[in-house]
Amino acid sequence: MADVWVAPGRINLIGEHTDYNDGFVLPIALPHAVRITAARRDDGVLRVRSRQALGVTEVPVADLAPGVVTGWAAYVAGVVWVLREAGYDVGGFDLLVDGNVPLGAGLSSSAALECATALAVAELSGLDVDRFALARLAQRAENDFVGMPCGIMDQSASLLAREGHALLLDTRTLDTAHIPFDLTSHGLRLLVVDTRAPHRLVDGEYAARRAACHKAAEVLGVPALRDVDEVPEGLPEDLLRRVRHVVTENRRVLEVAELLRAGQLRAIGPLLTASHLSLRDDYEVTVPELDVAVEALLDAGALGARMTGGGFGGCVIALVDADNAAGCEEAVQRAFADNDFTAPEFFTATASAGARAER
Ligand code: GAF
Repeated sequence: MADVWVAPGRINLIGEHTDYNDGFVLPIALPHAVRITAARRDDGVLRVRSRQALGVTEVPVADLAPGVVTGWAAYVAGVVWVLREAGYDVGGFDLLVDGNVPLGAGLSSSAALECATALAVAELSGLDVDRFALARLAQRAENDFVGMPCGIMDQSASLLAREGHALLLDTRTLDTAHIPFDLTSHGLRLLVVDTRAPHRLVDGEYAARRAACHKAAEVLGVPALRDVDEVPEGLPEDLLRRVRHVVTENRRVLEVAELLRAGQLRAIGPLLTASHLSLRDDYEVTVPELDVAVEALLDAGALGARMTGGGFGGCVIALVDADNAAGCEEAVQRAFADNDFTAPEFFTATASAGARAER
């Protein structure tokens, strides 16, 4: 039996703020991951530690309830809680968390933590629960135990992604397609810029966007904005802009997926940039660091660039010619220095494997 479970962070190629509108997303898993060493205990106590943080959380699983555990350990405890709420026979565990997903950078370190926990606990408890169900449960842990009203993209990316592939996910049906995503053979790279911009107002703003979308769907008489094909007329301007982002973003995801399937990788660049502009102007979830990075990358010859994740800080991705990656990095460094922003960090993203046990 394995005793280490690994779950990756993600970047989203395209399909932002579509997952809570029953729409489409296209993430890849990162090589950066959370690793959990786990063992069952027979006293019904959940004991959680991390190599990256001080302190120990110890709580009887029978006492778990929203609010009982706070901070990073809530993502772990929430998964144990949600499995028990769903009726699974889950007892105590010793869990030691380790990992290298940058924290607070919008690369889904929290979903990685949830998914590594979910796999470890499910396997050690002998539960018969597939990865789609685990993704839903991990999302519910974050929604109902942690209190963050996220969609299902990050948990799905962590649990379902495959090495060398992007994951096209229909968040309504959880239908998936694994689309080959090999930039190297095309002389390309996916450059990630961690802007290190502090997250501002994240939770409240995210919830506000989600609420606006639900209100718009109600006004338009559809179950979700996924069901809107054309940008409607007659909505108040603020709602109209949110709807326009979601409708056009869903289209862009499907176009990017088609181009990838056709091997036309360079051609996805303008769609990535269009996504950023829509997130900046219509969805209003960018901050100056994200916009400055995108502009510098495009000026330096990137084929396309956009913020990735929820926004309000975090990372930008850029599709670049491999031999222009260094030039793009320098351009962002210069632009950040000119604007007195914190120095950014860079890495190249490769489509990596989803969550797994290590034997
Ligand atoms: C965050 C959320 F967790 C995801 O569910 C998704 O909505 C994303 O923001 C925006 O696309 O990562």
